Amino acid sequence: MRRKNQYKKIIRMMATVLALLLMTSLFNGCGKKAEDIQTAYQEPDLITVGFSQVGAESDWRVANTESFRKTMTRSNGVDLMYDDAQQKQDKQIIAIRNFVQQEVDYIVLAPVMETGWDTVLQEANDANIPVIIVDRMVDVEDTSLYKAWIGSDFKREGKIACEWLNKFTIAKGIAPEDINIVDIQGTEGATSQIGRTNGLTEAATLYGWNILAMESADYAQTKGKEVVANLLKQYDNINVVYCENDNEAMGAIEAIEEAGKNPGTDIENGEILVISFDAAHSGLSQVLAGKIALDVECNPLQGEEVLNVINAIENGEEYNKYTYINESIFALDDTVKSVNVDDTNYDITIVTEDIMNSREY
Ligand code: GYE
Repeated sequence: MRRKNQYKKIIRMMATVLALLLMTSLFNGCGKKAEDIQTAYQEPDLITVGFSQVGAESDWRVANTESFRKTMTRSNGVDLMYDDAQQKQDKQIIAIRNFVQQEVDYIVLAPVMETGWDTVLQEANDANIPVIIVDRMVDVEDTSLYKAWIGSDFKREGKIACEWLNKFTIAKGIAPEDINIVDIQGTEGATSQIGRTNGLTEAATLYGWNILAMESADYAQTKGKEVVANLLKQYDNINVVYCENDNEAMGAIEAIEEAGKNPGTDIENGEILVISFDAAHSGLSQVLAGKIALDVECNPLQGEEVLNVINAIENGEEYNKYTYINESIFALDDTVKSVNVDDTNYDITIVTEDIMNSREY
């Protein structure tokens, strides 16, 4: 793989030298000096990266794309080609095939779902193009089809949210059998959906909570509102809405309020407790407003880490195959100060205006 990149580099360098020679001879006739031309001519030795992004379904996704645009820059030695697949796997497959045809140096894939990637990643592999997976995982038989994965531990996020709910409801004296949850799931088959859903179902079994319904809203706000509005008509006893991202949570809040109910934490007096994931600016402002009780961060700033991996591969240095991004947990109050998941303690941060304004997304 590296040999192919080095080979491409040599070809580019030769092309640069040829272009310089050509320009020198052309401009010499016009009375310009070769040194002037050298400074005016840009070194074209950039690493080309084809990035197949899921879409722009959420604030998280927009921040994620922005992180790649900010770090994968020409000044960092990268020429980034971006493709938005509008949440369609077949569009991602077409994008990857186009990148292969264009002979990019690297392919970065943020896969919409886990399955269905074996063939196209094999094609990239056959063309000697290293693939880096970000955000959700790919479920391929041969994991050597990708060089690295960078993202979050979604199951842990789900477990953290549920541990918080367990401690919070115990502190408020609410019996587990009185907890009636609806799960507004993310895009079906996406690792983030699978992990967050499993975190909830396992905790519900363990603690004896009721899960009234589970339905996907595709991580989108309008769909989140629609799904929650329908569920509120079907069940009059919902007291926890577990939204698998911030945009769904914002849609849920709209639906709850339009149904004449209040999002909050006073479950015994009819409020509906909303849990969310991402902790994007939009979500945290709802925590500050007291409408989202808990927001488990999912950090979208992956661009720099991917650039580090690319540079490591370029320089033949060691790098980690799997990298988990650091994340925090935000709540509206300090009823629960920390949770313990898989023998690790996680502190809960109370959201303030200052914290919100100091964040990048
Ligand atoms: O939580 C959601 C986005 O897979 C982590 O996708 C990602 C999720 C994120 O649309 O907002």
